[in-house]
Amino acid sequence: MIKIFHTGDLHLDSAFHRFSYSERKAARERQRAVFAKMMRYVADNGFDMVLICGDLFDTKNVTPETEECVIKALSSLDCPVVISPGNHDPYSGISLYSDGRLPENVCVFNSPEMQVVEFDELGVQVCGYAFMSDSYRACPLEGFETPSFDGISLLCAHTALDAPMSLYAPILGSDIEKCGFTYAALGHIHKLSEPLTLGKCTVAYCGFPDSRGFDEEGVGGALAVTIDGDKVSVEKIPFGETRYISDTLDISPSANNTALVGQIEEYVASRDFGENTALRLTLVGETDFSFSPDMTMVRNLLSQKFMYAEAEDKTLPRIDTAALESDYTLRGEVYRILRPRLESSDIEQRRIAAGALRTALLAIDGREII
Ligand SMILES: [Mn+2]
Repeated sequence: MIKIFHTGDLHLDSAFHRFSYSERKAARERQRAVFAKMMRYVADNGFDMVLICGDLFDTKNVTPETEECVIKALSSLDCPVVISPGNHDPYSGISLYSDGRLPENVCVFNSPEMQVVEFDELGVQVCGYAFMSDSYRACPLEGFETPSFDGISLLCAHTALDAPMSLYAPILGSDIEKCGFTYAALGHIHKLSEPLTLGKCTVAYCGFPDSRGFDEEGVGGALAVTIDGDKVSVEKIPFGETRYISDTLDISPSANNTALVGQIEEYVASRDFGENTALRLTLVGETDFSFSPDMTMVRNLLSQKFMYAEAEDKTLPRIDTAALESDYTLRGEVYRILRPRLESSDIEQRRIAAGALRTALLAIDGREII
């Protein structure tokens, strides 16, 4: 039986554009901490091998802190580590991959052609290739035949699976099936997904290790893969430190900004948001004509409570349609003109029409337009 730790897409040294300078530094520090934590877990839990399936680094300009962290974490392992460079960290662009500073237990694929590394003591051979630039327009497995080997054959690859037009080393599931791998460790698609079975091969993307944006919801992690004869089991181990959460809050109960502050305070307190949480909050519901949420205040309030926060107002003004229907003054007339759009199936159309009606009614009443 062998135990493999499958990770990738760490994107160390990500730009984190939406953050301020100090937040960026903290976010990169967190990424390094997640990587170091993973490697400690590998050392403490008797893994036989680590596979890193591309995009270990986000950029070719790797910082000295990150290089040091990676060298230190990988040097602390007794087991072999195989790295398959991806589109963000192509072999030719990352000096650490070729300048001899990585410890001896680390093997980095260095050719776009398929390569095979044998680990006789484990009875494992690992097949893979390297991105040499930020794209790879062919299927690396085309024409490749897995060398016959008395043991387990693995694939360690950065690839867009079953996307033949992709610029990112498009491999077809049928190619994987033909090659006779027991397990295909893949990187590139960050979304968390369940492993697939293609013929006799179990195929899995490791997913993102730590969330970097609102398109990576949930807790990131890595995969612990156990291979016992023909039996392959894959377990997700959570390592993520950062959560990006998109949520909505119905603020209909709040009649003014003071009440809204109270409602938001209560909402935050009632949810178990972790320390490093980024929140994208959309305010929804119906509000009185006299009340318009003060979004600057809402954003300031949220930014004090979260690592990062965005807020958007998608509320609709509360409209007494029955009263306006039978109103034959200018008020009712404005309503009737806007009615088709107020009843549109498109929520954005409804919002615009409701905003226009609100402004018109406040103007007709001679009230302040807020
Ligand atoms: Mn990636």
